[in-house]
Amino acid sequence: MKYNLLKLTLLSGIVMLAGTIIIPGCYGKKEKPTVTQSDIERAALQTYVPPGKLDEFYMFIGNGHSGNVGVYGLPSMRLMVTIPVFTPYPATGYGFDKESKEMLGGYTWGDIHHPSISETNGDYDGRWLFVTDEANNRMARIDLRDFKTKQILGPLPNISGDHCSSFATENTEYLLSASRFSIPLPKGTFEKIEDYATKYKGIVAGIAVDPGSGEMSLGWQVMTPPFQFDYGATGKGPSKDWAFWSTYNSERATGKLEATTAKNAMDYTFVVNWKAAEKAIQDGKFKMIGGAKVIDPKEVPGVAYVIPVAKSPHGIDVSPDGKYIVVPGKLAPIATVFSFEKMLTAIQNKDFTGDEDGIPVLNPNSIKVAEIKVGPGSLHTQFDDKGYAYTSTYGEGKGGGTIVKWKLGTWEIVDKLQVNYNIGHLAIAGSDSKHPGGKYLVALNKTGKDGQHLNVGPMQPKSLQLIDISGTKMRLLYDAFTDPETHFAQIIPANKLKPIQFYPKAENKNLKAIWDPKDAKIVRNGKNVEVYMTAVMSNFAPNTIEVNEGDKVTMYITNIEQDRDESHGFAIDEYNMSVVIEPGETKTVEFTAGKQGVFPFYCTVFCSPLHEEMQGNLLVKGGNSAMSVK
Ligand code: RUQ
Ligand code: CUA
Repeated sequence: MKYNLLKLTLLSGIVMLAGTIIIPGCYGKKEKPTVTQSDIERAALQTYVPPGKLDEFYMFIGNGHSGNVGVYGLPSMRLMVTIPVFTPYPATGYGFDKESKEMLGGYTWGDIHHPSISETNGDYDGRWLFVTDEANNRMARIDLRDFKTKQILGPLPNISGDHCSSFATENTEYLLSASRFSIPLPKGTFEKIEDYATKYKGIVAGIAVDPGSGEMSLGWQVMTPPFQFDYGATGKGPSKDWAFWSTYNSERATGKLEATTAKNAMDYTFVVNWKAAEKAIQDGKFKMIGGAKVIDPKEVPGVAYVIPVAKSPHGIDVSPDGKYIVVPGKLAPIATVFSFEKMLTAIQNKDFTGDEDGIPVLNPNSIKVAEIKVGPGSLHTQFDDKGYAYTSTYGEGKGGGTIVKWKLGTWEIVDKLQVNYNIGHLAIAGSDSKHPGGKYLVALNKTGKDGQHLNVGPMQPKSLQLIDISGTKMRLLYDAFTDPETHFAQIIPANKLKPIQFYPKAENKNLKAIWDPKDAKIVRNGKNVEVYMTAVMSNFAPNTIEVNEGDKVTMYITNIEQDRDESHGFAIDEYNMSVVIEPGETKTVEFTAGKQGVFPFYCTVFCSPLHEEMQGNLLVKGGNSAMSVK
């Protein structure tokens, strides 16, 4: 009863406010279709998650150069939490304690493009989320048990601009990785730019993942001509041993790339049999370059092939049954569909039309099964549970881009939806697994000349649009806004994740942890001072720390709570630090007591009514050091 009343009140609010909202209808005309009252009411009911009810899906967005991952609930599109990965984040204390500082390795940002949920037998297993850093060529693993970054691997040898990453193979044996930029190898080599075509090299790679711990390590690398790799996809089912990338710059050009890479009518799809690559490594058929095992495909036949495809392709996606590879051409108004089976036949028959640095060029006419006329600027494709594919086209200027829905097998276009922004990626739950969902699609948009939000100055927010794909026609439901650059997302049914609510004490293996305020102590060893501290509602023990100027102080702070949402923070005035210790956790904080004075410290997380009382003092006594400030 109460819920119905609330729903009605809220709904009437939305309807009144929504009087001016324009929801685009179908068939991509650049005009704003009218929206009926019932469209608005239905959209409001479909997206409204009342207090006490939970969202159906988690969505993890790689937030580009923000260097973090945003976690949203669907269908409400509410941002729930931010997971810092490559960028320090004082809100969760990330990058301030010793452990996370060391993991960041001195870098203060990263450029996250493509998150990938780990898979078992081709389906999301909900164990880990992997993300890539294009700027500093790293990979990171987030544990979905506690939504925390646990490992950062890299900078990876030989790879520059790790953009088309981190797609997981069917059992997360490998994560794909590749170079957007080609350089002379190993890193640190100088070659003239005039020699780009011959002396600069690209790399495609598989980062190995330990099946038990998720720990990443260097796997195999394959050296390639200096193409630009744009996107990757792993096979599944029949194609599970294969990896696919889209590449442009078959011209091997430099200079003004927007012109020089657009000369050839065809570029390449790059194909690697990763089982063959794995075997080549086992058989010692590799060279060590920059500390990585690199296969030269010219010397190891059967590892790599290329398939010509029109023109400067951008995305590449494999259908859920593993049978088709869809490659939209950024500069061609079509999405080319290749048959995996026909590709194998072409390889068997040596149906080649030439080679690129010894890599066989497969005859595309023997492999291509369809060209979908999706329109210019086509980028990425996602799949649903009913055999449909959805391809995004960026669009231009006002009016934004389009989502084109088409049928696998018959190749007919069945619907088009104009979005109000220039769309890049789109995401459907499990699209890159064997069993996609069929309820929602999220458009992850780039620019919005005609954007539908309050003006916030020249730098506009990035937008997400939730689209209902349960029926034949796509229906726009909701706009949400996010941090730049909202790049690509993974969506997983909420019931597939079981995050913990606190760290069980039994799991805390930190030898410096103490669990009773009575055990709190300060241990001095020359100029090194160790502080063993507990944090609990609402005090620190010890709460007075007296040291000498110049002392090197190491604090081990254990949050001894074993309850939901009882995190504590630790900040010292004017020490530029924000540490957060979650229940059951021990964090290490290191600093040098630089100058004399009294420096209050306090808990930054509002943890109880007596949160303000959770404080203490660092007393730094001068006079016995040359650094003394009087
Ligand atoms: S890929 S927006 Cu280069 Cu993520 Cu397409
Ligand atoms: Cu602990 Cu505030």
